[in-house]
Amino acid sequence: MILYDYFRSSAAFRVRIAMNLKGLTAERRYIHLRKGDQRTPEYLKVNPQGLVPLLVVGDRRLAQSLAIIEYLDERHTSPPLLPVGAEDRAWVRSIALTIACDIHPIDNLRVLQYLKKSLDIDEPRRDEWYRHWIREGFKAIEAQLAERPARFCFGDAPTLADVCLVPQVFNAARLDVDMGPYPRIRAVHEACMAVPAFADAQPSKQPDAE
Ligand SMILES: N[C@@H](CCC(=O)N[C@@H](CS)C(=O)NCC(=O)O)C(=O)O
Repeated sequence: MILYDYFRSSAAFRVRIAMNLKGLTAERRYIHLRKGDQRTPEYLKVNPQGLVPLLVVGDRRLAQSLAIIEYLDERHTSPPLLPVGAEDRAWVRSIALTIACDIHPIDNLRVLQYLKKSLDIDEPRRDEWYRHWIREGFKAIEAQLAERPARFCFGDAPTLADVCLVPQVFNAARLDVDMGPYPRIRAVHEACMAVPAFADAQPSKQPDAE
């Protein structure tokens, strides 16, 4: 397998965690998002979406972190990243999707660049935009975690929800979001970071880290 990656990409971070949890490795190709590698004709041929991560498996190219992770979970079933019960799976996915659909896309690099270049929004207000959407999402997740308090988002083992939550907490830290109002998210994050699969996937540990 080949993983197109960037150390600071939280979507790629999700895939790195999932691969580590399952003991999988891939050849890594680094796409420098700040330098615009994702928009080069070469990379757009590989992934027309112009985003990382992308996983190449044989002659198939898989885009979108959640699709990649669910693919890996189906192919390599141990440890499972989704619970057994259908309602529980929906519960776990709802946390993952709050992050992957409702927080992350609005704070993505291309959105921030659009705010800057096309709408002339200055950096302090762009940062506040970023923090605002994290706070909105974290408020909802904090309330959801209170429904079934546990070591991880769901029970005693990491699931897709944790795989998505931890990279988003890293993004929050980078933008100095006050984590005081989210004690359950902080506790889950701490439990996850004690697991080598999470710690080893963090941005500062990646070969392309700056
Ligand atoms: N929904 C996609 C999001 C992928 C994504 O937005 N990746 C970001 C890095 S975290 C990216 O490549 N951004 C490049 C850009 O905005 O130009 C996924 O989950 O894979």
